Amino acid sequence: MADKGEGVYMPHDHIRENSHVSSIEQYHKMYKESVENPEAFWGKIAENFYWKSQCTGKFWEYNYDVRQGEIFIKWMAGATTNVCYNCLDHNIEKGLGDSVAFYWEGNYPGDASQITYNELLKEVCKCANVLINKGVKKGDRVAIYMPMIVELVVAMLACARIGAVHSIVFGGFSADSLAGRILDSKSSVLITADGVYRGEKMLNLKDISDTAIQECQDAGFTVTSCIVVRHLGEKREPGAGGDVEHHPPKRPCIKLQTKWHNDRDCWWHDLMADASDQFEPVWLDAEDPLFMLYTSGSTGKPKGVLHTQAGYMLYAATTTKYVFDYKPGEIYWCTADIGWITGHSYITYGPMLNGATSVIFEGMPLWPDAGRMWEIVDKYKVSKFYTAPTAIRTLMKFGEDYVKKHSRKSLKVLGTVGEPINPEAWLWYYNVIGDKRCSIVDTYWQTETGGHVLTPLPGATPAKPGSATLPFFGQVPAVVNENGEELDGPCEGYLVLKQPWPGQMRTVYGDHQRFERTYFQKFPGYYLTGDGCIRDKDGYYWITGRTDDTMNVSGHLLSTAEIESALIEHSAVAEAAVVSYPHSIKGECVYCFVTLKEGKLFNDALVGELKGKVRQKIGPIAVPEYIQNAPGLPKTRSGKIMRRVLRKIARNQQDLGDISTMADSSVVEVLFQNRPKNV
Ligand code: 6R9
Repeated sequence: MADKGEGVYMPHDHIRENSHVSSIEQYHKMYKESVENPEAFWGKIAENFYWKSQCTGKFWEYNYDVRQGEIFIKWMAGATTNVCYNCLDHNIEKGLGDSVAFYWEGNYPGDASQITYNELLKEVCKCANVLINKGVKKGDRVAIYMPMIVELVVAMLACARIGAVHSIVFGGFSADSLAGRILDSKSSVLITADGVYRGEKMLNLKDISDTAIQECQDAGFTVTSCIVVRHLGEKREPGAGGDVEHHPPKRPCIKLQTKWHNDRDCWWHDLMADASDQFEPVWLDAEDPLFMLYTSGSTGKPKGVLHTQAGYMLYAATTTKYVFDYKPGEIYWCTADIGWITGHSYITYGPMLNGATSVIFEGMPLWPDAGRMWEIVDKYKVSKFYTAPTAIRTLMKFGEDYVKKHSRKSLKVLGTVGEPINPEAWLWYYNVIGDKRCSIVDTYWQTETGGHVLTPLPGATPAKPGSATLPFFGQVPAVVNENGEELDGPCEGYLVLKQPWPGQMRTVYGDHQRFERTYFQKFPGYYLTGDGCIRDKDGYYWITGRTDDTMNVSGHLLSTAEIESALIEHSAVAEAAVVSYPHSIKGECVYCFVTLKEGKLFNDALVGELKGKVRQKIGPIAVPEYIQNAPGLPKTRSGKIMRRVLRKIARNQQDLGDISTMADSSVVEVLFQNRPKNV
């Protein structure tokens, strides 16, 4: 519980000297103001943005206590602005029109392009006109299911420009998951692409979209328009000319497998060709919604996390500036997919609000070889780099040669996000990737928080490998015990946040009660993160993992209940229980116990089918590593599955703790005997 003692790493002078926050004293001073006088702190930051009209009421207002009535959080209510305008027009007015907003690096080395702020504004205006022509209005939801291409950013910003709420679904999710999200958000327009290659694997996004649209139709909901970006194009005979020419030589072409529905499907490039490149932004209230994004919850159904305009804008911009110590002219690269919150806040909004030049990468770290990331770093002279612990652990396995082949001398700040980083991976990132001269920023946050919560600042915070260190400006963390009592000094317990910050989610789309129940019920007066943590003697925070029924696989939160319900859909399965299991690269992986119906046989074919079921219902990220036959499951007398015991069985730990509430303890021995051979 005390200091984990992996040593302390001080910011290097060359980073400290020109940084926005260049000492821990300066951090403390700014932090104090941010939490004691949020209005002054954020008000000053707000002056850097464009407001059509100023805040009329209270600068911030909230209720965090369910006993006092409905939970609400508001920042700058009454002010009007447009986030897209601040990302584009406002930067162009400041003279950034000709600077590159994004370098796009395709899956195939050599397949690349770039777009300036001026050019991007024109594309966004065209797309805004396209959406308006499709009947999209302020407040309508637009589903986006796209690969990592510039058109994805164009689509997001076009939604923001007209006040539509984008709901981006990660391209790795299955048709069922996409359909569930379209239905929940009632998005009648879907923007997708024909397909994408990731490494050598092709994902046929249009086919998946068609299946999802059909599922929505079967459930009584009509997607009226499906706009398709031609990214891979129709296959033509060599020499036939035409469409094939827009392809760089290496990008393969595909032919769509599914039917084209003339009344519903349209090519993006056809619509864009006819659209005007002018569009006056729709001016929105500070608390109008900006986007929604689904995240796994403890119950099966994903939650549509809703973020609003002004607060999210201030928070995404400010965290980007300070946590990456971003300065004009620097090249920034976040390797996340825009389909996750990290991509929303730290590829699109945060960097653009800082007028940054960023890299968007379509491919993956190991293809064509394990040096791809460092090749890209050298190609664009990336100085601020942001990735996930799972990527670092994967690259570690391939050794240092792939790293050393590339100079990486432009690098200054190396960020991580998504899950706790083990000290070994932290040290490899620091010593090998960063050549011992970069700052590591281990950023702890959530889809719900909109931006960083606990994080070092590169020029100010002494780092400890494995700790997300100290709170960002405006964050007031506390550690509470099971009874909701705040603990002092070094301690371990539930991580809660005591005071709202501008980038906080405002509700679960369509289910405000679920928002209150999930985040504010257990400990009234606090926002519950759902993570456990340790606070050491220096006040540093160490996240210990989830305390609810979710697990973190390769930085992606998965719901045990959602995987269980996918397994139960198989006709042979009577009951299923899912727990997490440690994994050297993914951090955690999925371990399932299944009880079969009478007369059903447990064999390899069934295991294959069950994995297929999870892939179909959720997507490849949720596919179980291990599936074990469970003739009986350990349950309490009231019938609750004891996952705590199952976690021990999965790990082959015989010490089960208190099992006095277990209805039938004889099942346990059988489960220990039935553990899969490959665990
Ligand atoms: C941004 C993002 C959120 C959950 C969060 C926690 C885990 C994220 C972490 C971390 C330890 C870090 N998490 N960053 N745990 N150290 N630096 O990942 O959002 O997908 O909503 O996941 O991820 O458990 O509660 P999201």
